[in-house]
Amino acid sequence: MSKIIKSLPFFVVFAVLIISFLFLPMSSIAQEQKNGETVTASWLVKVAPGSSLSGARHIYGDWWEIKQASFSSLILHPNVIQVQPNRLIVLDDPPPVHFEITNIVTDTYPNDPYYPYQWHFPQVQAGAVWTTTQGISVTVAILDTGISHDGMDLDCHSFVSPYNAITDETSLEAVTDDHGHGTHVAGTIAQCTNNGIGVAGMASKTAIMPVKVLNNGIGTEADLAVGLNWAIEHGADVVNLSLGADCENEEDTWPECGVEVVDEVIQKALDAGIPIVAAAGNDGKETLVYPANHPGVIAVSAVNYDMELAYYSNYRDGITLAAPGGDSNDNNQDGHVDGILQETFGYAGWGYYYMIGTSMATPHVTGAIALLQSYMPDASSQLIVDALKLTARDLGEDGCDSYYGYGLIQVGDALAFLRQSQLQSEKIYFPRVTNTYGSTTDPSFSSNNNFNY
Ligand SMILES: [Ca+2]
Ligand SMILES: [Ca+2]
Ligand SMILES: [Ca+2]
Repeated sequence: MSKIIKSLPFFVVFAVLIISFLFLPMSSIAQEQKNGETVTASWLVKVAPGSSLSGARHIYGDWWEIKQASFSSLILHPNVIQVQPNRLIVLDDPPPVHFEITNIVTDTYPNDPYYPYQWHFPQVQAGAVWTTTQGISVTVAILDTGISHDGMDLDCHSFVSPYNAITDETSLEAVTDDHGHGTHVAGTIAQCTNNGIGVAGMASKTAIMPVKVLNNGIGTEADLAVGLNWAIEHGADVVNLSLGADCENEEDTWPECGVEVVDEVIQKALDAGIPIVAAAGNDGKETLVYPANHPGVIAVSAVNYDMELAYYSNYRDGITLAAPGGDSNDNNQDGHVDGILQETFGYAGWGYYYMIGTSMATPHVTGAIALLQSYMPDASSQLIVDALKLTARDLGEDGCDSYYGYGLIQVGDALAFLRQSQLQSEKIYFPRVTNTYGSTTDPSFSSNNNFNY
């Protein structure tokens, strides 16, 4: 996206606006809202330090959001330094599939009856670590459609610092999910586990911070910036973004395909050591949505049951890690689509649904980070993320690649890596964790090793 700089001659701006209006069919207003489209007459405005903008909402730093305003009037405003369009973020995950219960198994650990249908947890070694860590004392912010807890399975949770970034309300009611997406994502991160009900989650003892930035699956980058800043200010240890804005052109990347106000808040999170995990997007193309394309953000692609890139998953240089997002085949032959199973509401009311998408892959990585943060609270986020990268299961071409990044996360191996680094640090000796794929001082840390618990 090209930036619109104040220094553009006024007559050029005026001419562009006139031409835009001439060619804007009125019917387009009623058309379906597309991901990455700019919001009509809504702008992100940077003002001179210390000044403000009447009628505008403060977003972050020197940035304000103003609606129902014309570009030409803003650019002439004496306090205004820069004006950028405010893009739409629209969810585009494939439709959910209701889980029709067939065979119930209850004599397993965990005892959640539908856990055997969650093939995606063994694929990332999740169950292997639950006797060691369940994410206690970690807060995960989930910026999404909100979270509802009218179902039976998410009942064990108390939510912390709920916030609706669109309406600036702070009650649990204000973060009610009106879509089903956020509740499903929350389940993958922290569903109540071994409670004899429904399904399991990656890090069941983490605290969930619900931050609603999407209304009916649609929000803006302004809402994302406000929500992210809230999460940072209110004690989030890790942030899940199962969302993103499409770039104007497929080949665009950061920083062109980004906005400065969100970049500034992302930098604030990185400075505070808070990892941000974001979905690569579901276009099935060589492109990354924003903010997954930001170099400081952990970008997640999706694999299916066979550990191949899912048909819908975006890919490109910049993918950090892969995680299960599933697809609608039944390659594990359990009589159900190979989706990610969680409790939420949908076309069949409250129940358990398979959903597929990079939105579903992302919370596996976020949950893994929460598990590791809980296991080693003093570890830097750099060490935690390195543990996941260096122990990931290499897929596709050798080493880090643009489809799977460092590979499919293996949280059991990552935990063993941290344990080993802890033992070595007690001997005042750190493993040389480098960015070179799989290269560590200890040969036992090569990828694809199976560690025992
Ligand atoms: Ca459960
Ligand atoms: Ca299946
Ligand atoms: Ca690879």
